[in-house]
Amino acid sequence: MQKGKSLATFLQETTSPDLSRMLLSIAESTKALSHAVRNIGMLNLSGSTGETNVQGETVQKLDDFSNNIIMDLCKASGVCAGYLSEENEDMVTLSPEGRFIVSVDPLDGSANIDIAAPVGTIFSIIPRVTAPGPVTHADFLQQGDKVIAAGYAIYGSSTILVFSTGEGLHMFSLNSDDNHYYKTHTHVSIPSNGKIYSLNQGNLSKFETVSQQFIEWCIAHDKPTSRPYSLRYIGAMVADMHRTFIKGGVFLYPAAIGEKKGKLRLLYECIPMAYLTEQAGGRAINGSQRILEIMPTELHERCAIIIGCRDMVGKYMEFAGAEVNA
Ligand code: AHM
Ligand code: MG
Repeated sequence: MQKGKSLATFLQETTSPDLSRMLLSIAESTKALSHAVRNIGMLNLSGSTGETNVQGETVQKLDDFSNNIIMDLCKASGVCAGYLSEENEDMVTLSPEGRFIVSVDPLDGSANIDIAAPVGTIFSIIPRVTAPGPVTHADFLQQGDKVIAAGYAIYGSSTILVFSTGEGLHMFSLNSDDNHYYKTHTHVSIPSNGKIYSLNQGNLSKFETVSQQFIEWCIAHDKPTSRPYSLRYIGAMVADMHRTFIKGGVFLYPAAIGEKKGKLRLLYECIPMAYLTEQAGGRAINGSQRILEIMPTELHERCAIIIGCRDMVGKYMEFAGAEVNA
């Protein structure tokens, strides 16, 4: 690997000491998770805990382990006031004087663990809006436009940390020789168009008409636009989005009949990925609204998402007939 700047040096040069400390703590936790994912068999971390989380999903041992590691390191940073995770029913106050609120999906795509396929961690950081003391719902229920940093780590054939602090998208790779992150790409831009669409197509008959029409368009033959497009679906948003950032395309988890808000969670999946996508020049909508303009009303709220290349999301908007400010 061609080594660029270390993460610590890069953050020191580009962000405030507090935000740098917050991001370095999260980055440190992703190193521990990367090690755990790669050594799951040896660490007795495969299988489920036998419990279900607030979403009604089976908790994998690695979900629980990941959540504890990230929460402990966020607390140790001393700057994280409040923490929300897919694995905790409620928000947690960590440092009552802290400036930051962190929302996390500790191990996205956990159904991939048992088959050694990619998984990852997704996070966003917003400023605390209430006075020092226990955090409240108002601290977490803020529009995505308030995000000051967001990112993900992907534990795939290599471990890569991708983040933005509002000035473009940066990618750092974990060097297994010294266990430090080094810069590999900065100011990554998502191609304006692509040839890949990504969704759980088995659900097609349940999706709203506009999504069905869009998929029909993706698979129609049309030489000038290189259609039909290829379908790629890893089943972990973090991995499907990582491919989208590098190769272009569009990722969808749209609304379905009876499930108007789709499946993915607004605060710790859709908002961070929407923020990163816009930082890379792409677009993210829920079908009728720009994701970063949605005002969350619940901690574990779900949100339909259509995200990726500008032109492909634009095409979806044409089918939706939506005037979206995106
Ligand atoms: P998780 O965070 O509990 O692992 O679940 C979220 C995952 C996403 O990463 C992925 O895009 C989606 O669920 C896959 O859902 P489906 O199996 O319905 O295609
Ligand atoms: Mg997830």
